[in-house]
Amino acid sequence: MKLYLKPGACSMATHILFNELGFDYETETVDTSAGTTATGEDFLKINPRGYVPALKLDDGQIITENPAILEYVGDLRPGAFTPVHGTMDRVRLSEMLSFLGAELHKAFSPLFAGLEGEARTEALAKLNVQFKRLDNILSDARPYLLGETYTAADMYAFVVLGWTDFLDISLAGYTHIEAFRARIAERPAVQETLKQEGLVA
Ligand SMILES: N[C@@H](CCC(=O)N[C@@H](CS)C(=O)NCC(=O)O)C(=O)O
Repeated sequence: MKLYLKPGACSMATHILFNELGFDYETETVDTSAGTTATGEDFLKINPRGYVPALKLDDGQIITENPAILEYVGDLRPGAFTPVHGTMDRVRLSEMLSFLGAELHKAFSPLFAGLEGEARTEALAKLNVQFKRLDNILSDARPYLLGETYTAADMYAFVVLGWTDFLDISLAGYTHIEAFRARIAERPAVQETLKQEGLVA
């Protein structure tokens, strides 16, 4: 399988998942502005929407969209980082992946466009609504988003929250989020992924 990624982008959630599972995989970086991959492939032929992540299976089929890719890869070892289908825990995972993708992740998007002044203040206010929601979820003495069990949703949240460093956005006061980030960052598979993407030495 090959994961098309950009260092530090949301594609890193699946990269972490591969390392947590200890599976063999390949990666290829994408220049989304140019629409080409590192080996010169036309990325729009891989994902016509032009963004990472995309996962190419060994039979050539492509999967796109973070929740779908995370669930597919996680289910290659059912129950390890994706609760098994047909359980309420699995419903909670889907619920969380939808929240992370549609609400938290998307609230960052305007800030990547380099907003300034009032527009940036408004975008930050909307982002802080999502931080508050996430902090509330974690405030119930839960180490991870679904409770006691570390799942693919935590990997996705960790990556998205990491963008606060890049964008110079403070998480001060969100004590549960800060503790959560530190907890995930300690994991060897996470550190390995950060190294592989060139984000830490
Ligand atoms: N709905 C998509 C969103 C993917 C997305 O926002 N990808 C970003 C990186 S996190 C991207 O490739 N943006 C284009 C760019 O950075 O040029 C998904 O869940 O996979």
